[in-house]
Amino acid sequence: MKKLPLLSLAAAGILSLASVPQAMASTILADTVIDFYNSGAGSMSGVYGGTFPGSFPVPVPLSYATDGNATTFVSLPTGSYITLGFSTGFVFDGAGLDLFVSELGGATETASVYISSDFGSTFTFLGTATTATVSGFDFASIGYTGYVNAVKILGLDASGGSPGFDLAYVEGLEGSVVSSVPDSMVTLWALGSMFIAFAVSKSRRKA
Ligand SMILES: [Ca+2]
Ligand SMILES: [Ca+2]
Repeated sequence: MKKLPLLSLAAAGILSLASVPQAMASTILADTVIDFYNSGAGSMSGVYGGTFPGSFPVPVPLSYATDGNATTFVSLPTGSYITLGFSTGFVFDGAGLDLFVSELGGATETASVYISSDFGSTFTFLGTATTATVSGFDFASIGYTGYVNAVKILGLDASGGSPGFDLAYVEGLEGSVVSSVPDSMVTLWALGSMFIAFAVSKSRRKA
């Protein structure tokens, strides 16, 4: 009976090891606010946005741009900007598109997108995000090879029911956990953890 907790711990440990390489080729969310500037060009004095579909414009927290929720947004009217960071790593130039910026609504609203490798001290212009879609950007299109740890979204107009670019979220290709562990090792870990899980369940049935 005393062996059970040990086996369970071993299985949990191996499973967590195996989960690290599996995180490759995924995306990470821009989940922190580094900077925000309110130009005052919008329809409300404070930070506003809303939910779509839902109510807008209403006062909202800046976390509506970092929550990963595709239906909550922060509006960025002309000249307003928000700089977001990635607490779990950085974004890099992988195959194809690397950075994704989501805008909600149907009016013609655009924003300039800038990237930074020094947490927002200096920026490089990447491109223009468009309306009612997830705009994808390829760092290779501007020859950018740095590790991106901050993204700035600058509103270019005050269009729409909630004036300005309605930013729902920013995410990018995860570059932080690219592992050199070969696939065969991952397979071994997976097989080992399956075996231990089986052994644990078998001894549980006996008990
Ligand atoms: Ca790319
Ligand atoms: Ca959101």
